[in-house]
Amino acid sequence: NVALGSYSIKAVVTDNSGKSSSDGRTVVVSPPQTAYKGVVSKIPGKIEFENYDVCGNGCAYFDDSEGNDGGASFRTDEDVDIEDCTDDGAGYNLGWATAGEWVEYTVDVESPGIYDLVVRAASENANTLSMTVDGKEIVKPIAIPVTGGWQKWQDVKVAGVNLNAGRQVIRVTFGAKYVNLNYMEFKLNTISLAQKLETQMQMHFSNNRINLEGAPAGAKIRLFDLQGQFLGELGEHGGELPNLKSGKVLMTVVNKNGALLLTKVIPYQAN
Ligand SMILES: [Ca+2]
Ligand SMILES: [Ca+2]
Ligand SMILES: [Ca+2]
Ligand SMILES: [Ca+2]
Repeated sequence: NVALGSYSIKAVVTDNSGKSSSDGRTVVVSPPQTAYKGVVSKIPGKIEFENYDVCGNGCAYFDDSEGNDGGASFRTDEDVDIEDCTDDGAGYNLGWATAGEWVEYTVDVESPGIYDLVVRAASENANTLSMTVDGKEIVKPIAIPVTGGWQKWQDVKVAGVNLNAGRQVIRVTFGAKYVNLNYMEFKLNTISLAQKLETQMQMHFSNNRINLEGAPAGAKIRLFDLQGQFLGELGEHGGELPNLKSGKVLMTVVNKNGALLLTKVIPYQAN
């Protein structure tokens, strides 16, 4: 184990006749990558671009200019270029990016699915952002339009961000020179989720029992009659409702965080 920092390593090779050759390398020993201040961003949720991960240049981000070209007194020991932001809510924004630079964010995705994304951007030239997890695109490259000024902020809306559940690192890579970024906000697209659930969720009725397949982990399924009276609650694998009579019932599927995923009228067959 060596202390964190930058090391020069020199290897010298000598042959039998005494001739030697050497080569040198600089090795940077970084801490393991972690979320800024140890706070892992939850998705759905909002992530400030300036709160990129911790472990330095080449690990949590790639920036090709030493130090902060943006002049903000924020994370001044890093190389990402940050300035004071004049958007609502103030704070900071990223800027001075060049093509190929990237920043990474450790996130915790609470619900898998399709997300709508808002990128809060300001730019005097068009740019493109790509977004990947483990090298795989989670959405098609995002076009950032000209907003008319480096502090003229605009919501750039993006649909179809595909995220799996759990802890992961999102990398944002700049396609061209210069774009200012304030924050990004991920919202679960519940319509696409409901469509997916409708096709993947299967119900089987037997002996007053409803068996469920394909419901999300931790989901609660609540049944109501068509007058809105509560009839009973099932877990993700179903459950028993001995007093339920045959007929149409209203089913709601709520995920483990309480978000309503699906509402559907189903025919129930008691047996
Ligand atoms: Ca990394
Ligand atoms: Ca820099
Ligand atoms: Ca830069
Ligand atoms: Ca910000």
